[in-house]
Amino acid sequence: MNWDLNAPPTTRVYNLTVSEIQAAPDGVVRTLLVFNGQFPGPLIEANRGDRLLINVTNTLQNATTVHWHGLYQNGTNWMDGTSGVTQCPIPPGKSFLYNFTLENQYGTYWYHSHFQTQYSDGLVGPLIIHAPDEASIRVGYDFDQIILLSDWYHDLSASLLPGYLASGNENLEPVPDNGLIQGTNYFNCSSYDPDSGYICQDNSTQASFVVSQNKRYRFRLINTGSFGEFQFSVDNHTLTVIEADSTLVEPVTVHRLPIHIAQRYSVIIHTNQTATNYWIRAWLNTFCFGDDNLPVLNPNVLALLTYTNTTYEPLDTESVDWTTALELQCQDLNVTELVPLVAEDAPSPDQAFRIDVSFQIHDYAIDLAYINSTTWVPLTVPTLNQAITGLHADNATFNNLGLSTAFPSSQFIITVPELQVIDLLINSLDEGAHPFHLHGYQFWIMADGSSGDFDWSTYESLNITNPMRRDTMTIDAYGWAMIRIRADNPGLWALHCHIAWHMEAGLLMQFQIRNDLMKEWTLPSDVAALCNG
Ligand SMILES: [Cu+2]
Repeated sequence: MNWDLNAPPTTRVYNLTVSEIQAAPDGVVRTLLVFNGQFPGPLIEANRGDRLLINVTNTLQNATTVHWHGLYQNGTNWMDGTSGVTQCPIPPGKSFLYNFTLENQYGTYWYHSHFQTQYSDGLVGPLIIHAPDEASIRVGYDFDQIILLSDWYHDLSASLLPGYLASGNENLEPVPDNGLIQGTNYFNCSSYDPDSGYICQDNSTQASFVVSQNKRYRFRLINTGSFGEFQFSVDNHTLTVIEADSTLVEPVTVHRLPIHIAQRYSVIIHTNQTATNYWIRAWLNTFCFGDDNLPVLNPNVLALLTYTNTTYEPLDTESVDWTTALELQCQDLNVTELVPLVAEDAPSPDQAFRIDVSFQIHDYAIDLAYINSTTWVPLTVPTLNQAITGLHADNATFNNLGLSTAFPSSQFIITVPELQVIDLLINSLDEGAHPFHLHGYQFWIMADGSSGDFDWSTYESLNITNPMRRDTMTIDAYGWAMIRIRADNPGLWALHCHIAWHMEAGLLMQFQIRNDLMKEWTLPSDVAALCNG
């Protein structure tokens, strides 16, 4: 809260060294991939209008990238950090300088590797942007606290992935072994056989958050996990939601808050209870998983809210869980509960597209994810590089509105050559829920449903008055959503399921937007050079 919201625009420099370490966030020793030797990664904090210079040094044996989740990167699409889309990954032993300004946005964001499933292994961190406008909501709280939630595996994702994509495995994702709050949790070592091969130390700890009585705390919740949705609650304390992703919303008070991976919520907690300790609960929603992973996974992930600055574990009579039922579906907070504080009406659409999302058994009995009939494979030459080359050459196939034929068949790309307002109906034919994230934009959620299909007879009468806008939403099992964007931000932008396994199975499409601006682009030489190894 000491942060100067009104500081003049400045350049802020961060260094992120990506390395491999052995660590035991929950007592189980494993290899982690981390930023600056720490898990979770360091806070990146800036004001709107600032320039960020983030020098990423890759000491891994594999390539890497860093994506700045929720940032618009307007005019700097090549800084979006998406392997195969906006850049070639940073080779082992090399550095790359991410260099961009923070325009027209502030709030709660995060950053993570966008190369294969790497972020599951620890390459995550919080990113907060402030602005003078924040002063008007700061009057509603005394302290500002970031809380990272994530599911956790006891094995490197690269060692789990082959089993997931193996012949005969029908999209049964690896189920997390634990959940973490602020990068830590207990783990019951006795749930592993002594001959399991895991080194388990019985000294792990739960996170604890020290509070003072009769204060208001803004908890910025970020789910940095790779698969599991949490339902977050604090015993004896209500949660007043004021931000979803980076959109400030009219305050809405809940007992439990579902937060799927890559989503962010800010909630206000008023410490107006008896001065003792209370449980913070982040229940890992096992209904999102193919099985319960018993006895390893304890989905009741806990941390302490302590008025007494102690590790005292409160009695059930002191710290009382809400009787509000746990949501047994893997679903977002009902979108009608979320009303943006800064009203913005959705413009009228120029075009509407539809995609069907499915998992299908492919050759060799391998189950892959499809957008219509395309399963994504990242290209060696990023689609951004290909599009710029094609536009420079006046190759007309790069300039047709709609589904692009200019790229290899592994790429599902909708081209929007000039500024238009685009609707996309995402229709899931799959039995699982999928948290979809759009890069470079916030989309309006025009309509969504948990079953059936969108009724096009309602299309002309969709509510356009200040619909919720965010960058990550869950498409329910067999559900659908109609999202709208004003396609004004030029570049190649991924729209993908954030579940690390599903993206690797191919659940990623792209928009190619504003050719009229892109054709003037030349990739910065250091970005282009990444493709030369
Ligand atoms: Cu998914």
